[in-house]
Amino acid sequence: MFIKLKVLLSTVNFRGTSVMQFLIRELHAHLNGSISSVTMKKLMAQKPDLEIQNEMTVIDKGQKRTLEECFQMFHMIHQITTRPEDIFLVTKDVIKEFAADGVKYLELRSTPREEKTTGMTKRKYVEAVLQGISACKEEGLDIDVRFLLSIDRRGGPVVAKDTVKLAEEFFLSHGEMVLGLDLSGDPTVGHGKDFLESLSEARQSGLKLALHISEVPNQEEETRLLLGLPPDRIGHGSFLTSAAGDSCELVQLVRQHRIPLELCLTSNVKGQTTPSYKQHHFGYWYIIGHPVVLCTDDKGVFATDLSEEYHLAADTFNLTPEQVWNLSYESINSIFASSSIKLNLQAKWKKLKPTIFSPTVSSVSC
Ligand code: 6MZ
Repeated sequence: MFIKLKVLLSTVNFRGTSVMQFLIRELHAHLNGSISSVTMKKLMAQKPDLEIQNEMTVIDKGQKRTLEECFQMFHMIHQITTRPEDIFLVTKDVIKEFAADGVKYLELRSTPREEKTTGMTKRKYVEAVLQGISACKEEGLDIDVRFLLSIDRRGGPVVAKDTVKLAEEFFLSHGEMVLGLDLSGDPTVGHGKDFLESLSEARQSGLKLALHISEVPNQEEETRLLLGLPPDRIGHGSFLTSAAGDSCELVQLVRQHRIPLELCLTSNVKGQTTPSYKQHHFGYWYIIGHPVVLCTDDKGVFATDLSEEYHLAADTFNLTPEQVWNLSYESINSIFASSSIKLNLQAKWKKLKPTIFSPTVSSVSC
């Protein structure tokens, strides 16, 4: 049987000299931070009383905010997505937008939330996300989507324990759709030690761990504890490489375990945890050959998409099309889905490579 597979995923001008198309995947995307302006308008039309303007939920090109202001934006967005039907709608829209950007494999993450005003429970929240994923599958979208439940640091150890229980439950009932946990939220709130017990329990149950680590400076003690688990992937890790104190030992730990880093260039520049694209820690890890995965973080809030992140990395770090291809191909090793899914994706990438490097061909049969 032949399936027509669209390969024209993204046309990129690399320093104006060549054009290539490549396949991409996204491993660090927070659902509520990924809502586009178009979807936001749909939601706002249903809730005019809220009087939330576009600029309150998006940081446009050239603008920056403090990380604290970014978290205020998430709080604002949470006031708009209060019902299971909102969560279902945003899940579907976010997946469709990633698919339209050429993303073939997506690990979406979100914090289960209860809303007393609408009767939304955390279980209903997760169900709505999974229904959104299933609906996209039924529509035949060419994107494989998995889900990670997020633990918001603000909730502390008790909420974390509940989230792990919920994740274990959905892990058992939803086969390969629910793969793991994310530890995120305002990095200046709480301490990683409060989550160690829950996270190791999750690990023992077979859930994968993607943990935000060293997103802000001076978190060496927490970082050492979390790395001891060890996590399966690290979100940001922006200050692992800072010259201060013990960080060299922390870098060694990450390197020894070859823990992949999820790196989000626009997010870090707009959220001001990195002074510029050129100074982004992508450069450090890429040069030493450590596994790195380019991601969007919050494509809605930071007004970006995954193609844009690849453009930025290629332009800033002078990557050749072959290097960009390898970056994308190698990151398949870091996905949380089973080895058979990895093998399938690797085969797909290899099969498409010759076509993708030819600027004239835009589709292939397989
Ligand atoms: C840490 C972040 C984040 O879960 O409601 N989140 N946590 N660092 C970041 N860097 C900017 N960006 C997003 O999506 C929004 C939530 O994701 C986490 C925060 O907990 C935020 O409230 P969900 O779908």
